[in-house]
Amino acid sequence: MRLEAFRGRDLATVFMEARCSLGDDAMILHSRTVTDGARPMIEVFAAAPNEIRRFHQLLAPEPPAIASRLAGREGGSSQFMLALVGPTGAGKTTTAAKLAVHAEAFGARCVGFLALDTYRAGAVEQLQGYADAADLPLEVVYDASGIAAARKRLSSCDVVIIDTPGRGPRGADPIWRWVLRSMQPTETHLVVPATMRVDLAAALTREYSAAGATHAILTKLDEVPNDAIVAQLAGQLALPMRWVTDGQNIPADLRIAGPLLAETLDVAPRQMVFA
Ligand SMILES: Nc1nc2c(ncn2[C@@H]2O[C@H](COP(=O)(O)OP(=O)(O)O)[C@@H](O)[C@H]2O)c(=O)[nH]1
Ligand SMILES: [Mg+2]
Repeated sequence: MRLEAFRGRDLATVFMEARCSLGDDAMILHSRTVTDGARPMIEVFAAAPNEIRRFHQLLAPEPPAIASRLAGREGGSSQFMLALVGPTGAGKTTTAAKLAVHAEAFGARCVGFLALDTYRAGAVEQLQGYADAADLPLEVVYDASGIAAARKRLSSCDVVIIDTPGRGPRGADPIWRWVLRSMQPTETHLVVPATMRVDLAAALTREYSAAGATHAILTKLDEVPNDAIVAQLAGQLALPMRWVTDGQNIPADLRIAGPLLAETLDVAPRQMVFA
């Protein structure tokens, strides 16, 4: 989303400037007082309405897709497989644990984990701890040959959350690529920390979207002091967002993206266009 900042001595002047630049129906997303030398100034962040609409369309509401897929399961349909991909340290494993037990994710459905530990580096210990604490099954896969057996052992789960490691050695085919190729998850969520530079996040999204990522999850919203930065980043991701996270507490710090980002952006509900 293209946000522009406007500064002036009073709100009326700044609004006028925003309208001149972005059109009469420019929307003000955020305002604050800043100082320019010793003088207090008003700063607003504004965007054109079509930009806001585009952004809201990316806020995927609690999806009929999940509900209908899981409802169909009672009639023998396949389970819901959700893969988490993204850079190391983005919050994939923590988010996997939150999603597994949070009421706003899969409710009381039976959830299992599938983790990849391709270097046999004990990388799944963290997830094992969460699985043990929540009494959920976890299968660890070391290479593509182990996938079928692991999936079979998780076949009674309604939902399987696949946790992937980060990129791996430079130049190697990243693990997440073979996960997407060989497992074909129902949804693949690219996990991106809100602290990431906007240009890097945009490049990351292009790379992962091309490889099959279907959604994005913004993490660490609590570490970003400026709401406008979050808005800018969310707009750049250009993938639907259903969940965001804003803290380390499992599972409390997981939120449905739409209402939270709308509040962050200070947009009144009546101006929201997502269903
Ligand atoms: N402040 C904050 N920290 C988070 C959030 N999500 C994850 N973390 C922390 O980020 C670090 C890396 O998380 P982890 O899940 O291991 O990342 P992974 O490498 O992508 O699996 C851990 O210390 C997490 O507690 C969040 O929403 N806010
Ligand atoms: Mg991890």
